[in-house]
Amino acid sequence: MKIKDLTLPTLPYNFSDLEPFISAKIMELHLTKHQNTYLTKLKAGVESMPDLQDTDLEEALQKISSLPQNLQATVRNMGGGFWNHSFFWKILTKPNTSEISNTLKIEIEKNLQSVEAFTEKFTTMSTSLFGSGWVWLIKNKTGGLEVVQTPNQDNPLMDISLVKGTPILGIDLWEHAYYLDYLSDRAQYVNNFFKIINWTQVEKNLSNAS
Ligand code: MN3
Repeated sequence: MKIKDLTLPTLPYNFSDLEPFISAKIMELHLTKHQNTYLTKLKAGVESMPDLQDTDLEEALQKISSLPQNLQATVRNMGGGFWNHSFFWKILTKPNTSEISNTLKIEIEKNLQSVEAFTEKFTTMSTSLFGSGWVWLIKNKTGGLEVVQTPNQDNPLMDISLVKGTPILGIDLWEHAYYLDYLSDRAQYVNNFFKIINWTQVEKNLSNAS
């Protein structure tokens, strides 16, 4: 969607629907404060550049290095923040209502040995990420599935990202995503994240990336 037409998304569930694993309070703040700030700052930042306002956000994320110097940080941090959160809301769902499909299981086994090995890798990458950022399951350029980390609000779609590919699944590892519920226990947050993954959406992300 064009940057100028972006609006704060509507969650596909209620704030309280991810409890007890993510509280309504966190969901509300996360959407209405954090994501809203990324959106507001993104729009304000590109106000002086009509061409960029008319650019699709995903397209802009793919050409950050060719944007005017003074807008690169805005698109990277605010545009990335907005995109990442819109993606994140969709891959979550009510606890224990979604199961990994056979198609996805086979794909994961083909690339990452087993679902268990994938879960372990994703968890280790999440707990070992220094500072704020995201861990993703991506479809990489050669068509393989890979677990990768990105700092801050970067994501693997960005031309400036060290790891590139199409996000299939991702977890927000900023403290604002879990601190109210888990304090510094990031490992427990990551563990519970697996109970609220919307596998149908993950599979959709994979087939769209193919
Ligand atoms: Mn966040």
